[in-house]
Amino acid sequence: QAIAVLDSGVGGLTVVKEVMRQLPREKILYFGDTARTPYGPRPSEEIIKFTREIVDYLSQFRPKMMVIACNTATAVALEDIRSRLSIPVVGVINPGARAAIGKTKNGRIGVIGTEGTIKSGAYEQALHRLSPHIDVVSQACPAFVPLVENGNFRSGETERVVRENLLPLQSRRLDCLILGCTHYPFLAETISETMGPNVTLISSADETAREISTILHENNQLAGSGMSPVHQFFCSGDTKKFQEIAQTWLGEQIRLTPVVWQVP
Ligand code: DGN
Repeated sequence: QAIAVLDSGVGGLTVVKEVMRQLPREKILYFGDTARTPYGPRPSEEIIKFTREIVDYLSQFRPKMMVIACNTATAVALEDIRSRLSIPVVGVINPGARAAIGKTKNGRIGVIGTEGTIKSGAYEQALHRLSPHIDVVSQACPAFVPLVENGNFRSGETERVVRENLLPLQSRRLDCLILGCTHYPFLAETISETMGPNVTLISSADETAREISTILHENNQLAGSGMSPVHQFFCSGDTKKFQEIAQTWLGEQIRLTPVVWQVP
């Protein structure tokens, strides 16, 4: 049985890479909804509807776990999906919040994400549940996801957009910045150069993979030894672009199947 992972596009591949590193024997099914990306500016009801559709698609393969590797979908649809499935459902917000609390020294944490994630207040809630006196400074960066979906990771334009969007965070004495969108690790170098050496970037990928491992271990469901698994990728939009980005990021050839949605 596989671990199913979903995102609005290529962002969840940052979680997949970490799962492959920490759990090399696990088979992964990945769905990137590239036909309908970005999810960030969409109303919550629409994001819930799209997430349900992807979950239904992936459920036909009877996975042992569902990973919502998209902060926007985690913020608005995690509880809904949990109530509909009988397998464990893992989101990316609690793991990211936990990692930041473990890292911060001065208690001043920044969060960047899509409009949907920032508007939901999900990170503030998760951080304050873990540590009530933490100062949280949030900033939506809606221009980042289109850059990543276009494979534009390092360019003059990327540097300009990143600098412009992060400007309001630079005088806030943060010591950690949560990359609260799974697309953002693709831009980590530029974000890090902009924020400077005193700010540690937190990606939820690491901690999410650890949580997946803990749950599988507790349920006695870790894959046994044997041959290396063959992962399977699905995407609803431009397959060429997805394949290019996925193979560069993961450093291996992928098996990709296009899925045709009736896109509204
Ligand atoms: N990777 C998604 C997230 O983590 O929020 C991006 C959402 C989007 O499509 N804008």
